[in-house]
Amino acid sequence: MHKLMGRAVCGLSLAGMVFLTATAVFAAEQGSDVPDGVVLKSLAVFPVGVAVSAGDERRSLFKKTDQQALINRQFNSLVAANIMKMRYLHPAENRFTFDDADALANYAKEHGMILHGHALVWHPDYQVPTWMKNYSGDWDAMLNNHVEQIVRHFAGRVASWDVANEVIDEKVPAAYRPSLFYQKMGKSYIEKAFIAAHAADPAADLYYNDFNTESVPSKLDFMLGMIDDFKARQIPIHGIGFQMHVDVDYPSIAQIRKSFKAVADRGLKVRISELDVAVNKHKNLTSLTPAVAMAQKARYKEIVTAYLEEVPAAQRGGITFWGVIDGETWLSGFHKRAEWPLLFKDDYTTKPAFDGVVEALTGK
Ligand code: 9MR
Repeated sequence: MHKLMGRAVCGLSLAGMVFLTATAVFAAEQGSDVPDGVVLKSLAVFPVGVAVSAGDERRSLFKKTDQQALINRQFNSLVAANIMKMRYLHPAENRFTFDDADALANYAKEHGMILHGHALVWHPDYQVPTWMKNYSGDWDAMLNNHVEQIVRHFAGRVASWDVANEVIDEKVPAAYRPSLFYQKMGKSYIEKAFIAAHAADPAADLYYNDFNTESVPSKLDFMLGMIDDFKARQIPIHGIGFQMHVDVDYPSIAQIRKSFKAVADRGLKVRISELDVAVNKHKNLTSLTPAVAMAQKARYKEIVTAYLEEVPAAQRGGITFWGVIDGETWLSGFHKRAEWPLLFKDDYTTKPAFDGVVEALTGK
């Protein structure tokens, strides 16, 4: 057994060890490029996930099937990078399009993975269905129906949901984002979405998901205030997703730890929900140099270590990476720059970043 697996193996059953050994043998037989057949999901006692394209998307895992072997081997949790967003699932007031997401749910089940749903309520103009923007009826009833129909459809197949995404505006002082939902319903739309989701699937874990809550203290504080208010009024919320689109050198690991701990101390689950580590914020790199790759490795290691140390095991909802290979990262298009933020190169071989995650998970 590879020495990296030592710590994780200690807590494993015989069946788990047989599985690990079988996985290593399988990987070796397949000529895997992953060192010694190391399998991320086998090293963690929480879900290790990845965001995937599906349906008709250009990089859909149903079209670009070459990525499936790596995804199936390394991860035990999936999230749709796009096809479970509002516009995809609910394109007309009385029409839901579940086929693509159903196919993804089937894929997850067939491969022994859980599926995390992302996202029931999200504000961007291009994400809100046009019919919803023009809706002039009863917004409470409409939003309730939107959430309820979707969550009920996937009940038992989606383990957890991002119920509300990015509702906080981080301008100082932080405030509720003046989204369409906010304009129509005030801040009540957030708790109403949680209540509707819980009624539709009481077994699903319900998350609030946002970015920069690990870096902007006033945004973190505002979110903590929302959590405290929800808890005081028994609004069903089970966890917080820290998206963690972070830079190799920002924010400080101290601030990240403080953020995880503040949520864990409130008894909620913590997911790192969209992890990637950007390295080219200054646009001075034309390739991932060995030195930067090592800095990125250290960064991944300190983040996963912080998660393990600040979040008690029972409250770890898991870590999801926002994409498989560097070539598919959203960051390049969004920032119009080259980026290498993920664990795998475009040929599906591992980067030092992968080793950083492995080292954290194994306590090396
Ligand atoms: O990675 C996603 C990208 O492919 C989409 O074009 C974009 C808009 O739907 O959303 C990206 O994912 C976002 C996620 O849904 C919410 N948090 C920020 C992510 C990166 O922008």
